[in-house]
Amino acid sequence: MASTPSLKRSDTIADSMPDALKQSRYYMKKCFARFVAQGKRLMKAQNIMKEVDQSIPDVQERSKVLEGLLGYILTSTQEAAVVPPCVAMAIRPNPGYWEYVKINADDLTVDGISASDFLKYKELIFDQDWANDENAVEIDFGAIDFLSPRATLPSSIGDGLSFITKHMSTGLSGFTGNAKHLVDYLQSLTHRGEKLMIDETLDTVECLQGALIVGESFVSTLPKNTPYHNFELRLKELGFEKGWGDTAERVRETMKMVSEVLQAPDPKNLELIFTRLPAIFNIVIFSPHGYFGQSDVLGLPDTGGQVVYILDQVRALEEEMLLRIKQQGLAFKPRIIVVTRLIPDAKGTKCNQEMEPIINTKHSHIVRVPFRTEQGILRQWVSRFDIYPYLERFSQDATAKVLQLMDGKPDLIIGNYTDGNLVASLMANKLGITQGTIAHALEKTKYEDSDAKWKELDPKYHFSCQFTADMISMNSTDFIITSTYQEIAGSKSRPGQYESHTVFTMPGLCRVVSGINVFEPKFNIAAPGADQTVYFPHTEKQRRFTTFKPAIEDLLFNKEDNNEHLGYLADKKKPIIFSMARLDTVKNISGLTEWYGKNKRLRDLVNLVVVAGFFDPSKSKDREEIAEIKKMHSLIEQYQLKGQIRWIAAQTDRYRNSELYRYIADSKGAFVQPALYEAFGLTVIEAMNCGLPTFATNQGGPAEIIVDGVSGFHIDPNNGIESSNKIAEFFEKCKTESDYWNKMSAAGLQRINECYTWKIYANKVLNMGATYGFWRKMSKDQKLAKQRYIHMLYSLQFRNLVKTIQIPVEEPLQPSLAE
Ligand code: UDP
Ligand code: LCN
Repeated sequence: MASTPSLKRSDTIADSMPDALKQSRYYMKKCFARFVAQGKRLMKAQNIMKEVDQSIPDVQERSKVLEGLLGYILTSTQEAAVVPPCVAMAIRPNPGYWEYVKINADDLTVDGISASDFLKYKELIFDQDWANDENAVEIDFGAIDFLSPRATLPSSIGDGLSFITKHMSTGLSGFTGNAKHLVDYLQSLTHRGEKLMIDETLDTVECLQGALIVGESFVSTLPKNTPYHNFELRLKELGFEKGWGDTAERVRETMKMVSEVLQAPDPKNLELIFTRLPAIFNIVIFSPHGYFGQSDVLGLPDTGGQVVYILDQVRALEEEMLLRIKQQGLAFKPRIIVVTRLIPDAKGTKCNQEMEPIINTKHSHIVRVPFRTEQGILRQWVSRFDIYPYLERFSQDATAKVLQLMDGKPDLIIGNYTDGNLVASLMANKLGITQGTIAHALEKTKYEDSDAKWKELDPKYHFSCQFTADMISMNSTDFIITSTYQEIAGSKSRPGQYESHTVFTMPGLCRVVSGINVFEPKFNIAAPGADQTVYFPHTEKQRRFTTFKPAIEDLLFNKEDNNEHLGYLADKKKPIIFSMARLDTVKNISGLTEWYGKNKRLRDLVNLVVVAGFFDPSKSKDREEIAEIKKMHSLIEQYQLKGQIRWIAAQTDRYRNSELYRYIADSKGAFVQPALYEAFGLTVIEAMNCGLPTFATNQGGPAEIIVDGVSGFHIDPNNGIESSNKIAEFFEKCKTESDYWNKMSAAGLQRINECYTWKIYANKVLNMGATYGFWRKMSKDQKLAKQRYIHMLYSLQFRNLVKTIQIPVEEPLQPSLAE
């Protein structure tokens, strides 16, 4: 879209739209008449533009009308609630910025309206009585939290840590009373009752400043590498405890930083201090829904990237904590506990074991706590959509278990996904501990109109519980870790996953006029990586796990169908396009199969291999998986794919999987991730790490991971013809340009090494833990006010919603099987 010449910064859309409409009055009258002609309805961006096209059939005329401000407004409109003669529009000129206007289709008058009024128009389409109820429940976190600082630039979204550090440094400036916050914080640092950094005597800014001058000049006289214990006693006499550093040089640097901040706080020094302070030794990570394990679980329903992410995250965090503890001059052991549910009917996995050390760590464990109800312990797996009735009790049991195992409170609690984030919020709030959350995937954006149509979807998905729980934990947490910018605030054209929780309505339940603000400095982007000891380039021959070669060749080429593979590849010489995912509808593996089936050009060029789910629908309990299995079988039949497709059942060994990616890279093939929507997409970075050129969905995280045409390719999951042709063109180009494949492979790897590694991640997250731990102390009054509001939402709304979910007595009756 062209620039916006006539929208000045100070103008609102409601101010400037009347003139813009006037300039194209004839066409706009036609256009708005079309909008209202079908009566009440909710229009999405694509419907709006389609109607515009039809109202102005002449292409030149249309582009003239759309050239200026009007085009900008119309293309920025995400949604329009049509209630004739009015059209209420939700316009998003920039990520995070929304305006609402109401246009009368008869005379084209424009009025600016509030978010609440826009939602009421929307509700009129779904539930008129609710829309007209003056006392309908409105949730407004903006009204309770108006004192906290907010960024204003869309480009600052997701960089909360640096924003908050700047803000804190202003808060510590001026009057020495302000800097006392830092002294109090240093006073609060302890480990198992042992004081760190400073003792009780250094309890004022002046005392600490004085001691630091003496301390710093004393350590400056020592050789730089002098170990801490050689001069510990002298520092103790001055009031200093352990934690400043392991050598004289490091202690001196830390003392200098603290002195400078006490004298005149600056964000740079403050940021550095939080990378050094001994604040985090014990971390609890929640991921209740299962199966959560280290082997034989991947690919099972609900068990995918989140598990891979957490296990890699634990390894990276432990390694970084060990390094930091050493540099702090301490000899403590860090401890990370991943708490998940214990599933007695573990179906051959280790999910019925109470405790399991985490492989490749020294001090980290998985701890499993069962779901308990009045009927006793729940034995079977339950879908993540049905999990809410167990969470409150689980959080209490888990808290008791953690306190016992850690012999005290943890320093940081991290939640994962809706269930883990809610449990983390309950525990963090109870114990007064710093909390971080990770969504992995917010379900709200995955299903169209999942908020407005919640009543229809609730029996299957219980979105009323899920969206309420998400809102509770988003607001309750001290910081939010996201994998990409798009997860928070989307792109220029599409709202982010968090952003979609800002203003929404669930008619009959609640109208959310401010659910979350994406400009809050709690948002931080810290992208995960892939374990580079497992996923490394196919060219690194000496590192390859060659023992898997025969098994992989059997997996790909053995001609007999069995319960591990189905279909065969008649021409083994062709390159392979490969995909691997759980068999969820949203992963669109069946979509890829259909694109391939329909595209003769692509079929002539390459074979298709997919790893997904399994083949017998009667063995699945997951409704989406059952439908997808059936669809895969029928597509293979319909397009006569046998001879060109290999469908492999879910694979659970990541070492072997990594060799599979590399084997496909050896065939000069490609990885394709065709999801209808993907929050992040670990398979994308695994494939790129192995050197496979990658085609991935433009809907969600992969659009940010890959720079289209540079480090891989974007494909549109809603346009199979275009996407499959794009893949075919790549392979055609590889035939004519001998180095093209290698060039794309290398560019993918470069992108990974620059932006997607666990080392970068662990550093950022530990910095967040320490910094937000301090920030919550500085802003405790605001935090308390918000917590009271959240508590009310939890007890009055969430608890009631949970009661609508049935607790299975024996094996749960799956809705899909009951239908
Ligand atoms: N995975 C696997 N076997 C399968 C399917 C997936 O090992 O049959 C792994 C895959 O390698 C990746 C994770 O599961 O590590 C999937 O993560 P992703 O982020 O792509 O999707 P999610 O399942 O979390 O939605
Ligand atoms: C959940 C998803 O759906 C994926 O997109 C992510 O990669 C995964 O979690 C890890 O965060």
